[in-house]
Amino acid sequence: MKAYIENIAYEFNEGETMLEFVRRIEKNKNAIPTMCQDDRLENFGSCRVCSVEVAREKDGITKTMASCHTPISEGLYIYHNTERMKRLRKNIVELILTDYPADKIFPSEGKKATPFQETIAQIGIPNVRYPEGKNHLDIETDRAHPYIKSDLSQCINCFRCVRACEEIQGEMILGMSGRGFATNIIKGFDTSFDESACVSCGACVQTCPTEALTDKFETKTLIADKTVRTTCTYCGVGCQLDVSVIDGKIRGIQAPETAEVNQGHTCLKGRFAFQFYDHPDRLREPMIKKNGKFEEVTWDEAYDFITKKLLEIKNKYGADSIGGISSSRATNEENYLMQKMIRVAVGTNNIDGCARVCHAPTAFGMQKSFGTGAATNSIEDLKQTDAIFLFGANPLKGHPVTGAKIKQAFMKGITSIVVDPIRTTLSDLATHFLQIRPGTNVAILNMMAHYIVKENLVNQYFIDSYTEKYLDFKNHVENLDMDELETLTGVSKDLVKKAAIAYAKAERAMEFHGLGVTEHFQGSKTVMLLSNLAMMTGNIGRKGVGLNPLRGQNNVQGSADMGVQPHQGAGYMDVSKPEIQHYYAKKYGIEKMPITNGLKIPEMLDAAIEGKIKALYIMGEDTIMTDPNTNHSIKAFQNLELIVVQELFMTATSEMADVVLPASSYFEKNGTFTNGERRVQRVNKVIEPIGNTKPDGQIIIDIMSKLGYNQPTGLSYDAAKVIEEIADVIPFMKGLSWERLGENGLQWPIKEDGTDTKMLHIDGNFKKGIGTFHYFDFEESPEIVSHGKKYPFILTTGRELEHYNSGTMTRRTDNQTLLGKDILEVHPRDAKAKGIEDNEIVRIFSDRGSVHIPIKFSKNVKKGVLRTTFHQPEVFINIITGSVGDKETMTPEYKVVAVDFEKIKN
Ligand SMILES: Nc1nc2c(c(=O)[nH]1)N[C@H]1C(S)=C(S)[C@@H](COP(=O)(O)OP(=O)(O)OC[C@H]3O[C@@H](n4cnc5c(=O)[nH]c(N)nc54)[C@H](O)[C@@H]3O)O[C@H]1N2
Ligand SMILES: Nc1nc2c(c(=O)[nH]1)N[C@H]1C(S)=C(S)[C@@H](COP(=O)(O)OP(=O)(O)OC[C@H]3O[C@@H](n4cnc5c(=O)[nH]c(N)nc54)[C@H](O)[C@@H]3O)O[C@H]1N2
Ligand code: SF4
Ligand code: FES
Ligand SMILES: [Mo]
Repeated sequence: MKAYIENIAYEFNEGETMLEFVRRIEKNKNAIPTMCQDDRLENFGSCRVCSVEVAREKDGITKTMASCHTPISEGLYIYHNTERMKRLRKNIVELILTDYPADKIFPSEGKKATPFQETIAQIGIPNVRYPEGKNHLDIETDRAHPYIKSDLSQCINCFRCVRACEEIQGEMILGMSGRGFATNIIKGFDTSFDESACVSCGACVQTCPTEALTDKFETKTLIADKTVRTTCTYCGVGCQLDVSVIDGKIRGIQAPETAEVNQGHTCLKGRFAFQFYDHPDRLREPMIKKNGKFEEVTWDEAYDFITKKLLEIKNKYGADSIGGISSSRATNEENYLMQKMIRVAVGTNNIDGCARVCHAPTAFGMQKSFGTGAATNSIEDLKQTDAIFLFGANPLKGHPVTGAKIKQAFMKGITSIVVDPIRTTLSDLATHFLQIRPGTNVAILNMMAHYIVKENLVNQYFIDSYTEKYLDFKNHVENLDMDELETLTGVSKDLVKKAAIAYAKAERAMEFHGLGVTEHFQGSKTVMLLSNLAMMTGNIGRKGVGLNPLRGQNNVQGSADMGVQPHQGAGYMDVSKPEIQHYYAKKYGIEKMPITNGLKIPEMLDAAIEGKIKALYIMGEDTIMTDPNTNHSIKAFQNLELIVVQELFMTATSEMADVVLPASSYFEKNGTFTNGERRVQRVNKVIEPIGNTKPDGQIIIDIMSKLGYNQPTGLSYDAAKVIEEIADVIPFMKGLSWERLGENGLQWPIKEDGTDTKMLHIDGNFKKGIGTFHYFDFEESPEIVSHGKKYPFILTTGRELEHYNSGTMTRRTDNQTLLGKDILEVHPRDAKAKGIEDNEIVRIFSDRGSVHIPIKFSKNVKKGVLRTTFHQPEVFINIITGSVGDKETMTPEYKVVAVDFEKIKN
């Protein structure tokens, strides 16, 4: 397959456009000027700036074609730099400039050229012969939104923003209205960004080639001292960010188009919510509480105080009276060091992390079924799948960049099944929506399996070749009473049957699940039943299938990989086995490792109340705010002799500490985060540590050293060196190194030669040899059994797009302007029955306590169900959540809380 540029022949690729062909051959992105084209968008071909002359034979008759949307084909001759084309481009730009402010043709003083200004410069400034249209100049600028602003006088009608909104984010907020000079961009029903349903992702701002759409930081035209690529600190999608720095300050963030994870896209948290980093509230100095008040101290004083007290407690009560809680917000290297400090320098396995309150059931359940607790496939598989089964996850809020991809697929009409007690944007778009009663996942999955068996839609070959114990499971589900389960779940059995058939009939089906699965009494069991569905239909080990937990925090996958678990060390090895203890002891250069499994977070808190745990060392978790049953947590904390909190902010947890250590944020350090698809990606230091803060890694090394263990990679923290140690200790990270990670990271297992892994369990080769079926009956949560009568409403708690967990970071950005409150969604009839009006503040209470919260009438919840979130300390919803947890892993059941609510009495 050959085509010509000028008169030289080159190979072209199948499906390549002329523009792509010329760019590739000439190794120059600007080989042909463009305007309406953006690599991330469907080619549109409207501006014709990219026009080229094309001939069938050498020196034959030429036609003018838009290179950006015309495919190259055999034997064509392309002439892209002819005088005719140069004139044509100049004429096009001249026409555009008649309706464009004359003072915006060149970059303003101290600003970088916009892409349009670059195009003008490339083409040559035309002599504008026609009077200015000026129509655009009358359009008011929109400054109402905290991040995004528009000045439509600079709009050149390229439609890039409209297309980005639709094609990248899957929203249809932006549109074009009017004709000729009156053509202009509208937002929603011609409102401002602020009033529209815009999700503030900023895709339009990034693609707009002029300053018609900009962000408040004017990132597009900043002349930065440097731009550093790093990985987002918020969710498990793991978006790559390009952070611009001027004078040591962060001035704006864009999304690199070369990023494999996010392809030039982000959500509003990654792109805009960075101002927390130098907020006046940032902790800047170590502090010790003296007579109930925090006083600033030197690092040495803080270290001495902590280590002296830790050793005292260890000598008096034993190492097992000390516990550590690590941070999924911190890097792999820091989590690795943290678990090492607790195990090696303190001498106990009492180390746990946020996976406990999050996806621990996923890890447990998938290990039981397949042998590995991580996502089986990659997000890019969404391009190859035929069906999406979204179970208890709302990625439009929790994992927005992946959510946008899933939404695109839904909108294109792919088979899509949503199981959720709450109606969401995605459930509205889904082909099948099962709106279940919260907590009845096991029942609904049993129903689905029942129908798949009954309709004979199982993949018997896969079952026979690669799995065990299928018959027991089959017998179990075959004999279940569908009418009974229909009543329990509240979903018609016909609907379940249709969904089951749709899933099983798809050639390739991907399952995605979230906390709607794990934060339940039967969380681990639900995960195993989801595994069963995949196995019985052969949806494992191929492209476009699998079980894909939408892991929560930026580095929750990584913190578990690094050994932040009381029963498994770095690399998931069982710490209760003597040979494993021996392995770690040798690697860490010590005599012996602790021998008994450690305590999980809820067990640590209970043990504190019983007086068995005396000290907690907490790195980057707001336990008081985010663990359930706050009064219980407070009681536990009050019983401790030492609480150390390593934080960015004075959180509810920091307030209770004896010592607060100011940690550097992810902008201020090197390291790696592992996203939800097992991809280890670099976190690159963007700025120097704020104030007197130190990276967690340095703090832990210092404390270990004072406790008598010198980190072999050196007393000065160097992430790259710690990675070498990690690669040596964790077998599936053997080939990991800082250099090898490159720009887009590596997905583990990483072989010694550096090859990584996009997919696990290929062709039924399960990690544990054979896939195992398990079977379970639905069991009502003890929360409902014990308290359901007295508190007849079921409260479920989840997330909002704008805020992140405890909100310590997002509340200190303009995201708080976008969404300033937690609200309770209530079915209007439930509220009215109590004489409560929309927007009223109510008292909501459970067996644990009560809080005040504003309500919003919503038909997204069924009668009897309430929904809220947990981001704002003004509400502090965990005061009322309970202590019931997943039977196997103790993950709290944040999603089923027996409550009642009432009008506030005056
Ligand atoms: N914007 C934002 N993004 C975040 C976070 C954040 O706080 N804010 N947090 C991050 C973290 S730590 C995590 S773990 C992830 C979580 O991301 P998700 O797993 O998506 O989290 P949730 O919104 O808590 O719950 C998911 C869904 O489960 C549904 N659900 C509740 N009960 C049930 C049930 O009984 N059965 C079923 N099938 N579904 C149920 C809820 O209605 C909700 O739609 O998000 C991460 N990303
Ligand atoms: N009601 C209810 N409660 C829930 C949930 C729910 O759905 N409903 N979800 C649960 C889930 S899934 C999770 S994961 C937890 C999350 O609970 P947390 O882990 O407590 O939540 P985050 O807000 O992510 O808090 C982490 C803290 O880390 C700090 N931090 C950030 N970066 C760094 C760093 O580099 N170093 C250090 N030392 N600190 C840092 C932040 O300032 C923040 O205070 O909440 C749980 N709580
Ligand atoms: S989707 Fe997740 S990783 Fe990406 S920018 Fe948003 S919060 Fe960050
Ligand atoms: S860039 Fe090709 S038509 Fe606009
Ligand atoms: Mo989480």
